[in-house]
Amino acid sequence: MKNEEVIAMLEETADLMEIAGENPFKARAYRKAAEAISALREPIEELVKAKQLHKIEGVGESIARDITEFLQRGTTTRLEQLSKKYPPQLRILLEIQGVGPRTVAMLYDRLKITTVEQLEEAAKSGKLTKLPGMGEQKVKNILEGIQLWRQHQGRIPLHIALEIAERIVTALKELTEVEQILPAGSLRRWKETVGDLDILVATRKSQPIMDKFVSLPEVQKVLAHGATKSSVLMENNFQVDLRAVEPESFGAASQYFTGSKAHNIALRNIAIKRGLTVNEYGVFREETGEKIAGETEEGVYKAIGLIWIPPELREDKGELEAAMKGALPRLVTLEDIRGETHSHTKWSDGFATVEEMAKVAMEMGYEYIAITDHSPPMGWGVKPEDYRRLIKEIRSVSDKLGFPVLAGIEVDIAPDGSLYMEEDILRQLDIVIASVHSAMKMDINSMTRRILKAMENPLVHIIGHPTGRIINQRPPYEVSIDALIDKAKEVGVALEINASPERLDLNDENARAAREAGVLLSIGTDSHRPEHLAFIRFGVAVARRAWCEPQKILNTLGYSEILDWLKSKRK
Ligand code: DGT
Ligand code: CA
Ligand code: CA
Ligand code: ZN
Repeated sequence: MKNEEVIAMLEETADLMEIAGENPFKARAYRKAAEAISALREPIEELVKAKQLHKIEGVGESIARDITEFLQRGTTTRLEQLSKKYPPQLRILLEIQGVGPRTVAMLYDRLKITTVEQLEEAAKSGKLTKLPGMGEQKVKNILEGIQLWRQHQGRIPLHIALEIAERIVTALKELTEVEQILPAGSLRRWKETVGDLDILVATRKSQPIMDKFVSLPEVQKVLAHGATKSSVLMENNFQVDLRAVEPESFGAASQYFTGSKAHNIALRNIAIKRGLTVNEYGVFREETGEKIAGETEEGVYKAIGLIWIPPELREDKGELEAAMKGALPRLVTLEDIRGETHSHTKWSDGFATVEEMAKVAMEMGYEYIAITDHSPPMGWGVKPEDYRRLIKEIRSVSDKLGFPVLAGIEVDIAPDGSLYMEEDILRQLDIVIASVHSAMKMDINSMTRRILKAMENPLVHIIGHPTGRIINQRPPYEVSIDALIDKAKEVGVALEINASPERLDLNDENARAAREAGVLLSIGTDSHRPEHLAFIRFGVAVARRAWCEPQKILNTLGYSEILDWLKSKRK
């Protein structure tokens, strides 16, 4: 199946078109086609053969011609022509926050810059500031962007790693030799980004499992292929390690390879004090070498005198002390979540209707969903006169389905802290999320003041994605989280854990600080399509990494309870 290659070709074409300064609509068409193909289940080759390419949304005549040519010769005339103007390796510069296609073209035209290193050098030596439109602030932003880019090199977002892991697990489970299988490492701890995947299998016969693993279709390169350990590279050089252990050691291996390293080291130190050694094979008495645990993880922790610790807590941040006292929190679970608090529809920049979103929420067993479309000034924000109609539609869908649909909004916080929506409308709404989407480059004091002012507005229930970061793409805006937490506590506003896997905002650390201060957190998926409602699991994972019990989470409340809470703010 060549779908991935075709998608990469379309994206490369779009990037190079933008760098070359061609009509932006053309590049956008290529990106849309790439997105549509990524949703295809069947091989694109078959659609070409059956002359069905035009049935894919967004694939017009010229894109269809490119796809056909690409499948025949591995490249396209269009790409070849674009590459003559600007070398394709320039695209790497687009990954740096603050560097757009026009800048890339200028960097190449004026300074022949093609790599991140050359860009950094030019920025530091002052060469960049001599270019048109390159102020000192912009150069500073580029240097920050490079730093961020370096930090994330090679680490991929959790949701993508999870998809890869799920595919591998499904494929390997087909083998009868596999007795148990577990994706361990940072993935099992639900860390927001994953460096590499560490998968474990329990088996008595490992060779066939290793053989199948290294020949999976997604494997780009085999780094090692042994009887009990293999390593491969998938797309984007993402490494996956597979280890096979005897069932008697599966618990110890699960514990060891789940980590974190800091947790393991601290655990080993506790074991040593008790005359025990612990490794990936089991727990042993120091003196006699007798094995006293290893088959299950519970057994491993118990042998060392601890209760089992949920993987999300295993960061050596107090969980071992708590486990020794038997005093771990009862962490919130997916099943505790009783409704959705943050979702968008076609009225703003979503892709489904109010009814379609509500129906999926119903199917998920929720008791309610809040529709919270955007306000102006975003181009796609719903204008006040239309918002009145949206509220009517929400009420009528709710009646028709017999399912509570809360009328809400994600209203923009203006630079001065006021809200971009008429007060009269905000009053009619059941739930108001206030978020920053524009003018993010404020200094820390102004930004903090801006958000605090919104929190003081008695119409606001929740602050959406409080730091504005996008994982691997955009750093948080400058804001004092401590001040937001103090204010949230004071005025009883909830802070959001935005569960969209590209945001996860608040992150685990900030969410933990909020929890410790007694601030209520709302887990919202920020869904723009019905499928996005399933992102809730990523938000729950952040809450768990933040040590949250169910009562710390707003939407573990049932319908009438959350309604009471929302109304209580309006007195
Ligand atoms: P990653 O891959 O960077 O996202 O993070 P992890 O936690 O998956 O780290 P990785 O893949 O290097 O190692 C997997 C687990 O193996 C790690 O979480 C704990 C364990 N481990 C690795 N190196 C050591 C070590 O030197 N000592 C101990 N005690 N455990 C280790
Ligand atoms: Ca790992
Ligand atoms: Ca690893
Ligand atoms: Zn938002």
